[in-house]
Amino acid sequence: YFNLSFFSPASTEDLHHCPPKSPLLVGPIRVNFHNVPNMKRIIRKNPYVQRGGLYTPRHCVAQYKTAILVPHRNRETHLRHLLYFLHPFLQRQQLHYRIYVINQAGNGTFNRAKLLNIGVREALKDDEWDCLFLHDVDLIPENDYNLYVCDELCPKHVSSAMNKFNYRLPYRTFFGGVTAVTPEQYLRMNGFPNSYWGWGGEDDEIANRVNYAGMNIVRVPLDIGRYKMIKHGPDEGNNANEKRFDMLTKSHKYWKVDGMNSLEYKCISKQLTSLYTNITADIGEAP
Ligand code: UD2
Ligand code: MN
Repeated sequence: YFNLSFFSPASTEDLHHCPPKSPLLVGPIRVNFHNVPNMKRIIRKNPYVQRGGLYTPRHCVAQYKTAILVPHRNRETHLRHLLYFLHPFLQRQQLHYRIYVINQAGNGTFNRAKLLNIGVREALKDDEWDCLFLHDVDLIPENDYNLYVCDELCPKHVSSAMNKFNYRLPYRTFFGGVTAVTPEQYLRMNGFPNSYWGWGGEDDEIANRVNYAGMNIVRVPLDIGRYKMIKHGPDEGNNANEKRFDMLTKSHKYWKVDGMNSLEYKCISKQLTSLYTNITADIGEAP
């Protein structure tokens, strides 16, 4: 007789898809920053995270693959807080995920948006991600019903309610903090601008691009998109970008030529550490 099950490999036979709603979710999470966890402790608490900060659910096949991209320089304690909370948070959501930290080399003026473009380009070399999360290092989600998955049709503003703005939007078109796009949406808006050096403006430009590319922004409801921002002052090398208001008036002219299609950088290193993939790039200097 014919035993057809013989033809399907054991691994796929035993594993079924993860359910639409993870049974591991807990909802609101208590977040505080009293102690800075050390890396060893975070590693011990996350034994199933693989090198490079990669995780795959062990008992079911994940429905989504999400890459988390964190622009970074000189915020080591913030990074530890983020990893401490985010790894268990994402595992409870039963996602296949990987955390990337994209570092700007040198002391030149910081460029958040360009680092995110680099993160996307590098991450897409590794896997076919369903969703890209563009994530400030100092924002910690406070509710795990806030699923780190994309909206199929629209770029999603995720950090809609932050403590620093009294858990409300600071203004109607606000698009800063944490956002989620599919690779397709990202490329359709030509990614983010490379030309915003220093603090501010790039998030508004990105919101404009979404509209220029014929898309709308969806937003996570305020009771779910709750975040605590770790208190910080201004950083060295990230002065306010004085040109931002002027640049914003011209963004509709430049978005098609300033973005992923004009991205230039030198990848200095890509290390797979225990908790994240650490990319360091030479991104050039502000003109
Ligand atoms: C707001 C937005 C942020 C961005 C920024 C303007 C919120 C919560 N976020 O953040 O998305 O639009 O304004 O650029 O409102 N960073 C470093 N090292 C540095 C400087 C910046 O790692 O020296 C990274 C880090 O991931 C940080 C992010 O860039 O979270 C944004 O910089 P910020 O935290 O200084 O700006 P903030 O809080 O005003
Ligand atoms: Mn911040």
